[in-house]
Amino acid sequence: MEMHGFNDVTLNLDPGAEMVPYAPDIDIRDWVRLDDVMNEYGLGPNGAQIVCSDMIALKTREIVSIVDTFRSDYLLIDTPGQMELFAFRQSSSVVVEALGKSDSFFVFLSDPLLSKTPSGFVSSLMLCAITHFRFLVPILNVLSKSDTINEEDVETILSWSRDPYTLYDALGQEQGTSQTILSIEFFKAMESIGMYRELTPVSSRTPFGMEDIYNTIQQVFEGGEDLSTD
Ligand SMILES: Nc1nc2c(ncn2[C@@H]2O[C@H](COP(=O)(O)OP(=O)(O)OP(=O)(O)O)[C@@H](O)[C@H]2O)c(=O)[nH]1
Ligand SMILES: [Mg+2]
Repeated sequence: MEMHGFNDVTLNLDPGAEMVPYAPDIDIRDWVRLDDVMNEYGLGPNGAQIVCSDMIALKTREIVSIVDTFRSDYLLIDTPGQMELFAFRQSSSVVVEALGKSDSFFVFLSDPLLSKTPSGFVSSLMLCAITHFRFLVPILNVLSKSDTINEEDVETILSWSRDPYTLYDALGQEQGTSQTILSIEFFKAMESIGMYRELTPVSSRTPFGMEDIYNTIQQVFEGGEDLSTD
């Protein structure tokens, strides 16, 4: 974003993040911290995350008013990694609505190790579809940390994301017939709701693929023209 001349604001929305490798402009941990909630209510990490997400919903107005003071072009939000604690909670919808659902875009991070097997790939596709289904916001499925697996594996995963027959074949080789039929049926459902799309490989180390995320967002909102920086 900065390379393109935009100013951006970063918001960490993960109350359980122990270390974030960037300095968030706004940090939910200033209001709600997972370890504090665990100690205070005697809860384990999952129960505490649920309490946290409801607490975050109650802080939404305050967060939005702080975001507004920045007057930035983009707000980049880092959400909790445990997706069921974000995607499945009604409080997350409250936050997304309050921050401006109509001009929001989701980047779904597919795990490279999960995506390396055909059934894992289909599972990841389903998680992405669930996220889309919960929020109904445009979404891009990204193969994150793609530098951690070898180039051949990246190419194989991409070929599954481009060509359904390659994926059918791979599923057939991996699983017995009955499981294959199940996976294929799931997969067809993904295809018919438009969730079977090419994966975008990305790495934050190299930083390969960031430009592709940027371009996709531009295409969704501006038909490919850069947003004006004026
Ligand atoms: N090699 C490599 N490592 C990465 C990349 N992105 C993140 N990491 C590292 O992977 C580890 C986990 O990072 P994240 O997935 O961001 O972890 P997190 O935010 O704690 O996890 P969530 O709970 O899923 O949000 C950290 O040590 C990161 O430095 C990448 O693109 N390539
Ligand atoms: Mg994280």
